[in-house]
Amino acid sequence: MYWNPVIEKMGPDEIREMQGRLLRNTVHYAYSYSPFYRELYDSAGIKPDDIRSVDDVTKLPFVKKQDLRDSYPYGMFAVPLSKILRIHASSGTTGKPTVTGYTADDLELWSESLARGLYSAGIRKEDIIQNAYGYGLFTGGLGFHYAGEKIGATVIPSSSGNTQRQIELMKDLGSTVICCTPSYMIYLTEYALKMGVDLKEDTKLRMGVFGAEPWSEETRKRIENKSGIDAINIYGTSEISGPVVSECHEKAGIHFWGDIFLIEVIDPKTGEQLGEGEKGELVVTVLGKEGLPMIRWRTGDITSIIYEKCNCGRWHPRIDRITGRADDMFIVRGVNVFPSHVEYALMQVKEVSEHYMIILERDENGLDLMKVQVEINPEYVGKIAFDELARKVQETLRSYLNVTPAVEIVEPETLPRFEGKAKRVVDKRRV
Ligand code: ADP
Ligand code: K
Ligand code: ZN
Repeated sequence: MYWNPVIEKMGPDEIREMQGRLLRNTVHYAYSYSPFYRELYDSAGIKPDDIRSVDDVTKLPFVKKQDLRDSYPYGMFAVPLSKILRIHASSGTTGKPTVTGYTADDLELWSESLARGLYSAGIRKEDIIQNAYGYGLFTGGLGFHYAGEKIGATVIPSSSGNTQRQIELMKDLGSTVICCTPSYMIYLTEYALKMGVDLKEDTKLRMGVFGAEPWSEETRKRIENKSGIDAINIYGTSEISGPVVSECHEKAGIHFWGDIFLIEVIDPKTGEQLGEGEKGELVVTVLGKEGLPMIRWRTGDITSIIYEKCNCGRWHPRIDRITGRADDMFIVRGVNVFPSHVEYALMQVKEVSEHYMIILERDENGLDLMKVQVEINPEYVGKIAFDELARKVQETLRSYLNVTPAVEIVEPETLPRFEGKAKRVVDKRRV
């Protein structure tokens, strides 16, 4: 049941007390070894001794993506490169990729955290994990690889792409777990059907571990129904190691292990810490990261915290599903729209598929024009007229978004497919 029973069975007070101690050590360490943090805290007038408990975390300034960009590539490292064993980089979704470095202990911390998460989701050494996250600079591939091996599972490093081969491997080698982005899983399932492979009947697949991009609860249901698996949500950013925390088998939020992380949610505008259940930007402190300390890291991701005991019995804090990045949001005629809300609304209409694109343009009067293209669900081809379906989709979107986008229904398999993180928003207003 537990990978690390001593830690996993801790109560809420015990967790907070431990976090206070670890936070103090983490701040002392960063102040002593990282010129970046020393300068940051000196100019904010903070001494490491000011930090005595978890509550004192709010005294500390935030660290932002720009800080990493300004110190590119190694300026924020707290150890000489001789102690760094590995380098990774972010995917660069929002700009120039940022570089991260890991000491031996950092690699251990990362795989311990993820192994614990995957174990809590139900993955065991008997499992055969097909790891279709990209191997390379991106943290997904190697992150899952080492965590899977740590559990003792059999890892197939299939990496991303070559979909036909993925499906053959899955059948031939008896993969029980697939790891990839949710958008790639949707594509994989569809591709398998075309090859005459029903994932439910013809493979041993029982679980999927999906993350690296936002996906909705509705998408989870669709994936689970189509491929007959349990779909687990997993989270991480390269700055906090990579994919590093996941849901347990309850699938009710992602647990952040208290001995490794201290999490907060803040108002992205004011920086004020928000309470349990309030939606804002996730801020993560990694307790005891050596190579590249991360203290009050602003992830840019929007979610809320759950401190209640989980049905799995663990008290380690959870985050709710991430609805998007603060900077993902786009504005159409003054209305804020998150791509994840568009997805959520689309998934309410059974006649459309999971494949959609959002196109933002300006009309001849310079006004914003939002267009949603979505494929008709193959099962409904010939059963409903495109213009009728377009009206239905438009009505649904309008009720969820407070904007009325133009809707174009297109034939199955005409919109782009994605092997890694999906890029579904095309903003032509900026060019
Ligand atoms: P980049 O910021 O360049 O994409 P990363 O490759 O480190 O860098 O990706 C981290 C980001 O991926 C997170 O900040 C978040 O926006 C997104 N992400 C990762 N996992 C999830 C998830 N389960 N749900 C929603 N978004 C996720
Ligand atoms: K094994
Ligand atoms: Zn749980």
